[in-house]
Amino acid sequence: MAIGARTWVVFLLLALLSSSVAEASHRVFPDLQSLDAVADRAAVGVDDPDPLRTGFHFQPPSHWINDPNGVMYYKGVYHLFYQYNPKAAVWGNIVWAHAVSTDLVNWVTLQPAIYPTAPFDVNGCWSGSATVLPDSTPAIMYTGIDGDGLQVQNVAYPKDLSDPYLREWVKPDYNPVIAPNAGVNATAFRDPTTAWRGPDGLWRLVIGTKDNHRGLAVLYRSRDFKRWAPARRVLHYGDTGMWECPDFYPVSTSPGAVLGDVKHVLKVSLDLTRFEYYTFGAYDHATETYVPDAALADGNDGLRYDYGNFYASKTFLDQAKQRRILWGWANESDSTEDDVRKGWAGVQAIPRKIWLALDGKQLMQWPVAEVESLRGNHVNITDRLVEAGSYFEVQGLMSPAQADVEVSFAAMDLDKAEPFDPAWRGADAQTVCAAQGADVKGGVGPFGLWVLASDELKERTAVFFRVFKGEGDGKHVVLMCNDPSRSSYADHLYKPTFAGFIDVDITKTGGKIPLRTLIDHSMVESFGGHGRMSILSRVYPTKAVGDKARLYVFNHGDSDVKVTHLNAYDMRSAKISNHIDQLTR
Ligand code: DQQ
Repeated sequence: MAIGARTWVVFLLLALLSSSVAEASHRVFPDLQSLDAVADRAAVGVDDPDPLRTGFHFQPPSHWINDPNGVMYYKGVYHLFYQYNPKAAVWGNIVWAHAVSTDLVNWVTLQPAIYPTAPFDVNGCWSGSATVLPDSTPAIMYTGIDGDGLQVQNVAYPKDLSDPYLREWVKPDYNPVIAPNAGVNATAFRDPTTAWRGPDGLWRLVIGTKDNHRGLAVLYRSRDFKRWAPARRVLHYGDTGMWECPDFYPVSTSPGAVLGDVKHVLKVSLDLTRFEYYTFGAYDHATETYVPDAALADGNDGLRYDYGNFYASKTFLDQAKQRRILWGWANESDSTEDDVRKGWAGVQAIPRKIWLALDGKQLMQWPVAEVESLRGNHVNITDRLVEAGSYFEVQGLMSPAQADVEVSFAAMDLDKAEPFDPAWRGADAQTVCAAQGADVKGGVGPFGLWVLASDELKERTAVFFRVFKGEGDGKHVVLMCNDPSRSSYADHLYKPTFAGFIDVDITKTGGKIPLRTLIDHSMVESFGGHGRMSILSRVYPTKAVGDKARLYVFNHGDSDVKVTHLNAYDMRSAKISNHIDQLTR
């Protein structure tokens, strides 16, 4: 399956010619693409090891990656495909790279599974999904960019079903199976979902598109997975610009199962703002209608999986453990020049189990339990008071630059909470956090963790809570925030604060609020309120790297806070190699 150098040159030229059709999110950097794949970072004169590369979050050895694609489980093996540029650390020359795992933690990277070979994908193989058909055959549906730069949907099947690693894929000649009809925006028509079959035996899938300023999830139907036709009505739309990477699936309130289709979730990725939102509600096959629950905001104010740097996500049903798993792409927040110098860009977030909250108000997420197999040396702290205005270092970890920290805080005096400024009424949490960052003293909070902190604390990323008095109903407002404004001495970086309001009644929990943060060199991935809120942030410390990184607990509010429990673990690195014989089955 090796791809010849001449083929790559052809891709490159065609990609350059077609760059005018790319959306805003797909900037091509022709001058930063090499003609020969860069074998490794040393070959481009970069010192190894790179202190910002992740230890247990998936990334290939080099080059650019973006969206997770076609995630699935087949014959005892998890498959992760992802958008990949085999030639550079910038977006372009896009193929489906492929990695396999038996535990969602350790990975073997394989040759690209799907790459431009035919008129229907000659200009790129963009995002899509896998569907396991009733006879257990996996089918991949992906967007091909054809010779005219138009976006079409193609199907591919494994060449050898007896190969659990599904190394080779075949694209039938009858592709494309879905071409944009008249009236469809043919340069914004992509990212097919996993298909599902209704009681009438028809297959359905959803494709993202736009119609002027409206994003749409359009529904297509098929009897044989080969001939597809649009349904009479679109599944859903919103006044938000292009909808990329839609995902549509059933969820239930049971974290360990997806039994009893309680609700259907529709998630879309907003090309204009680069964040995602979801709704859930009722889906009726007979009428092909999806009606989100009335209580949920639909549009820019909608619920998000993650309030940080997390995009183009995709879920799959893990039949081995009867759970739904979410993957998402964490882009870089440094510059293109930094990425070229590093020789890599983009990381996959930790795979997360996802389910409907018991109160039916939102989705919950938690890192898959397998990640805990990497936990090593353990530090435990119980019932330690953090007085107002104080902080302490969590000592005993070998390397807090690669760690898993679970901590439960208890705010001791909720009466000290500041009033919620009426000026913020209707503002999003990110705006509030930008105004009330980690260094702005508060009443109850800010309290939380300083991660990737340097010895003298000049570099540090704050993950924290701040509690405000509610306005009318007396319920406190709990803000969870990630503030990277002091995360690095490098001053050219994009360092936005990320934040969300967590729907917890902190009076009922006696002031308690838990936090889990996965720290991985340049990734800070946090889960608040037992998985009600997640925030992923990319940071680039210069001093707080490797064994020089430190971990602190801080309290910059007027109320004392107690750390009721803190369990911190050094994390071993995941094994990511290209040796298939190292994968135990
Ligand atoms: N990335 C892919 C597209 C998708 C976008 C191209 C989202 O298919 O819409 O690499 O990041």
